[in-house]
Amino acid sequence: MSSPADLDTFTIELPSWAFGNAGTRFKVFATPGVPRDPYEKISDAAQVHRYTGLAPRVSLHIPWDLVDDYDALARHAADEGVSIGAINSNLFQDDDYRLGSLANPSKAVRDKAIAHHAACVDVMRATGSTDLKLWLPDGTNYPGQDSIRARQDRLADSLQQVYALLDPGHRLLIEYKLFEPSFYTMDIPDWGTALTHCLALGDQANVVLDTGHHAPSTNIEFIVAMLLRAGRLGAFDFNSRFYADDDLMVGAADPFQLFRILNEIVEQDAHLPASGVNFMLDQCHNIEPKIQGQIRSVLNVEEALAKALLVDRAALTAAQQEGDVLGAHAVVMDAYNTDVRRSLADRREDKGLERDPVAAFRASGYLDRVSAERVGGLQASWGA
Ligand code: PSV
Ligand code: MN
Ligand code: MN
Repeated sequence: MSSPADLDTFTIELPSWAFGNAGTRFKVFATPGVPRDPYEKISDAAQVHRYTGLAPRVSLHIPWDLVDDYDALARHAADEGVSIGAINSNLFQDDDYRLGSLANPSKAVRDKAIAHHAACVDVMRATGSTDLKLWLPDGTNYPGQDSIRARQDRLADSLQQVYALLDPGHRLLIEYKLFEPSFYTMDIPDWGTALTHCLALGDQANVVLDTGHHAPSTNIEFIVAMLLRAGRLGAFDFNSRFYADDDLMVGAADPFQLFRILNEIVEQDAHLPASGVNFMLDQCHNIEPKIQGQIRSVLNVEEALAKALLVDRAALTAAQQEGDVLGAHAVVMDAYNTDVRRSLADRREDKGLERDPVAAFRASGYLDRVSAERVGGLQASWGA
């Protein structure tokens, strides 16, 4: 049975790329104090954990987070009070990938993409990471450009080779996306395609659900329930969207949707660490301060989870069994409409944290200090 105390074991993983400069294809606005290397990105991420107590891991993206010595990077993370989370492969920034990576018609290009994953698994071994996260940008722009079926066959073969690289205890997390950068077909456009590949690969393969990667008005909580039922929801990439893959702060566009998603999570006890679901953020902060944006996002997820934990499950089940449509709906809405902000602040205080993490970070002087120290920070990793 879920309880508000379950918040004690809930964690959120932060993306290293949220701390670098990001933007759209129109403009990347530089931010003072932005990290100059992966070490500084981890230091910034550690600030989020320091003020929220909720974000003890940082995802890396290879080769954006290339360093000579990953043992040293993992030690730096530990010194800062965090650890290295998922290792993301990059299949979208090499000229050879014009026609795709793992599904490319050319075997030489597919082999190159597979070799990149071998390098990522080496990073996992050095950093103690257990999750290899694969977002496939492959697809086509025009009908007839390539065979949809042949691309799936090549992809299945490549994925098998990537899967074979894993150690016991490692997981391959496969992310789907409806469109972009390919506009006619994506080779993994939806959860059905991702799940089909995972089922063919084996127990170490799971699906990543990025909340920004669906058609407008898709019922995401339904997908959550189905993937959990299949035992194949490996991770979330949380963010908000108004229009496309906006990568805005989670809970900003539609806090009710975030609550509905977490309500399904709690219904199946997937908020507990034993579920293996890795709750990650995948966001870019183009115009707002980045560390504060991450703190706000983590708090938004915490707030939605706190509300989902308030749902009276016994009353809900009873109303559902009785066919009391409005009664069941009211149970869910009562939880959503509860203001949990004060109780979460109390909880923080009990744990020795500041009641208002955003205000405390702002008052800490960290940004002024790093802005003075860091000159020539990281440029944009990509557009939105
Ligand atoms: C591109 O859409 C993307 O935002 C995916 O969501 C990945 O998770 C992320 O890039 C990092 O590769
Ligand atoms: Mn993502
Ligand atoms: Mn995305």
